[in-house]
Amino acid sequence: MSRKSVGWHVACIVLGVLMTSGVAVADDISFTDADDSSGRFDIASYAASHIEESGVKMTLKHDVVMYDEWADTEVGPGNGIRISFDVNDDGITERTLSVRGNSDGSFYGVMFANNKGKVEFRGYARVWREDSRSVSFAFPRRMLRRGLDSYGWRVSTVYSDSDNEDCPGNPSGGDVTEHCFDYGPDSGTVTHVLK
Ligand SMILES: [Ca+2]
Ligand SMILES: [Ca+2]
Repeated sequence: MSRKSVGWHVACIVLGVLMTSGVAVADDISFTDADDSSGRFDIASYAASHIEESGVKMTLKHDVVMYDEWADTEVGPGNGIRISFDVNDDGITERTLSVRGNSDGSFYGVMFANNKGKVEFRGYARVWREDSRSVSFAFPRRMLRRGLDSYGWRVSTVYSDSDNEDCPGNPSGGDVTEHCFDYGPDSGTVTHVLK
């Protein structure tokens, strides 16, 4: 079965774990995604949590886990991991957060705002890896919107590797379907409630 482009199977399971530690409270929400892409950025699960630091300050955290192990060097041209955010419940993406690699092999995240078609730099996010299948992001809530109490989000990945016959990529241009894509959820968004 071809596994290129948009995935077919929707498999979202809400685990809903409440964690308490000291003054910080985090509501963890986690979803699973089907084994529905051929690349090494085939999303297996994606999660959100938040830590309230004071009355107004809040840190948002997102984790993405793939089915397969992947190397730090696989993030780069033609290969990406991105989170899209809908901050006003209109079904449209207003923010995107993408992983970028530093020359020393470390990562950072860059957030852009799409304001009625005008794309503006919004800020940097912390990005790190807990293990060889995952990547995590943390950033202040105000980077999405000050005082936000819930938002929709969706993870997307694009992967190509000249040794992978399903997703060889198109370094010289051509058909974008030679890349492998994955989405979690497969359509629409999931909601992270910040209460
Ligand atoms: Ca998947
Ligand atoms: Ca998927």
